[in-house]
Amino acid sequence: MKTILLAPLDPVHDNAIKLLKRKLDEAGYNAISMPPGTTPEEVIQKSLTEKPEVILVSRTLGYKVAEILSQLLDLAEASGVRDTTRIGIGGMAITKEAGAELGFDGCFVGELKMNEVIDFIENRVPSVELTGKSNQLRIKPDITAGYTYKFYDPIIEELLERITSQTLAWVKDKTTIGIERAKIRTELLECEKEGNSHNQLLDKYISLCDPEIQNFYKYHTLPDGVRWLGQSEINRVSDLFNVPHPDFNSLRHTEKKPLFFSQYGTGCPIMDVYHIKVSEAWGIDGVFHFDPSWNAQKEGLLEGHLTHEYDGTILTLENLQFIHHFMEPYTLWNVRGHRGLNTPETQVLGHAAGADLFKINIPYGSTAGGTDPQRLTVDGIYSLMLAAQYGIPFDIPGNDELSGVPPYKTFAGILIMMALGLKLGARPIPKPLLCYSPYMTINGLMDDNMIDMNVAKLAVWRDIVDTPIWPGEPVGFMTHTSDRVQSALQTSLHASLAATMDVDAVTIASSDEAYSKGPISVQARVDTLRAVRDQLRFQGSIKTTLSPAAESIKDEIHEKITETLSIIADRDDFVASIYEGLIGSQEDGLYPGRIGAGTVNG
Ligand code: B12
Repeated sequence: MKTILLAPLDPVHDNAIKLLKRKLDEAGYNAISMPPGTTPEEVIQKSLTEKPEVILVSRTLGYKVAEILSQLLDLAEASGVRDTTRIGIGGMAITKEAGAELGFDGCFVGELKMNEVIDFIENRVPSVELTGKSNQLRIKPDITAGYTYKFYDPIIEELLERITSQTLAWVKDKTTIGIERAKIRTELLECEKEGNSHNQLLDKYISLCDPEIQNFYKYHTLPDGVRWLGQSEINRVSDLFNVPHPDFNSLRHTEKKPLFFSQYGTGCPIMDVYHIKVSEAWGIDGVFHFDPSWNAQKEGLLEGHLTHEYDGTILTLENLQFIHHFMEPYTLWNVRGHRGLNTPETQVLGHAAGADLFKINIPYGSTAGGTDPQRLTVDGIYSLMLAAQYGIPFDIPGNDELSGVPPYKTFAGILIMMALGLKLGARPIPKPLLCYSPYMTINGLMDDNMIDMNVAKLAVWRDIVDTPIWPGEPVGFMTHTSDRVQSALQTSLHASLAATMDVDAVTIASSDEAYSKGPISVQARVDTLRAVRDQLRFQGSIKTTLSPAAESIKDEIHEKITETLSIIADRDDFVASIYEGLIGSQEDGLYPGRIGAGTVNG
């Protein structure tokens, strides 16, 4: 058994030494600790008698640090202790630079990491933490694993069966130029893989695009505000980030879930890489690719490494591949394509670039998302088939609530999407949004507290179907202000509330997301990650139980979901239901989208 001598070279502060002793004893070492106020001479004396393999010293107070520590090392040299014993230093007063300059064999800064200490004692190359949080979830998790999608509510199941049968029958022989482009894109990718010429295919693709996109392919003209990324810009990122990431420091404290996601989409793929790397370093599990709204409103997608001056990063295969290249192997990647005219092609490109998750929501995309309901129903269902074919789960964000729709209507829409996906062999993930929505504000439904409503919105899913749950997108929307502390706090409270309800994943905002006057800043991103980590530390593995008020809200939502689905089933026309506002009316604040109207064939 190796002997480790622990000494606080500090007049009073020895808590770290006591902590180290316990952990080293538990790890099977013979740890001997000395009392506070120990002098360098006493440490060396003790070493001569105990003959430890390693001495670990702690210093907290910030004065006379160099003086006391160099005295210890000088004595260790002079007495011969240094020849047989390695000496490590840690504690609040120590920096990496100071430790190295003084000549310690090991220097430990920041929070105690036992894997580093044990690697030092065993004189081996630092490894990742073998137990504890660093190692958790280093394998890419499948959010849908273990869920059966069994419906507990047979009435809802039966209504969904009626709605989805009608919808799939309606869509059967229909197609759109969005679908045709997705098919051509698939063929183009195949040709490229096999090194075949694809000029004819490309011409066909171009003929199905809007004039602005056609001009890009024909005359290399770029849309307004868009430019090519320079090779030197690309190389600089490669130089910076082509190194292995040292460790994964999860946000979670005790639990294995939820996973935490945030969006990127600064407009510039290079900035995106920076954001992703910072987020990974601060413990994010997954990221979303957000594209610009104009990207979704034009027929056809561009190609190449492109950046532009607006929000959202242009969706091209090259941009996606570039961004993905720098992600850690365990970072989950969602390429969203839930709302525009390029929805099917987005799934094709996302798949080609290595996406782990898609985002498809027809009711949201064809109302708040702006796309015509007929068009998005045809494109969306084709996209669900692609998700099934690729084996990529898709999530269904309930962000229509932000327009004023009550949760039960939004949830009815999500359930229809789920049932459509399941019928087509895909794996859906519903995303009830935890927010202070206009519906709640106007009707005073969250005047007393923000807990009852939010937990009811999560708990109701457990009564309906065995499914993963992923509150998003992001949580806490409409509670955030431009005050970064307030914003990070609200996000962390919402995220942790969701965690106490055993959800599978949570999407969190950066603290300036709601009020950003330009691209989201990296600092603001760290705010929330930091706040969430501490909030999870604070609550550990405690769970929320529903108050009587929450129980009755949950039951009411459940009942009204059934009512809404029953009205839609009786209408016997899913698309008409969206046009007519059955899943969210104009009175609620939802209008049927108009982009791509009249473009469905068949
Ligand atoms: C507890 C405490 C005390 C206790 C100490 C009790 C004890 N037996 O240790 C008491 C109340 C006695 C005390 C007294 C004083 N304290 Co005091 N104290 C603290 C306090 C609140 C917590 C320190 C602590 O125990 N942390 C818990 C341990 C487990 O963690 P840690 O020390 O941060 O170490 C971690 C890592 O650094 C690492 N680590 C540490 N050492 C090592 C070593 C190795 C080898 C490794 C691998 C890792 C490692 O592991 C730990 C866990 O992650 C801090 C403020 C704070 N919040 O940190 C002030 C603080 C350290 N104290 C401070 C001061 C100034 C004093 C006094 C001088 C105040 C005074 N004017 O009287 C007196 C000391 C008087 C004297 N006689 O000299 C200052 C130091 C400022 C500075 N930069 O020098 C601090 C920062 C508070 C402040 N901001 O004023 N203090």
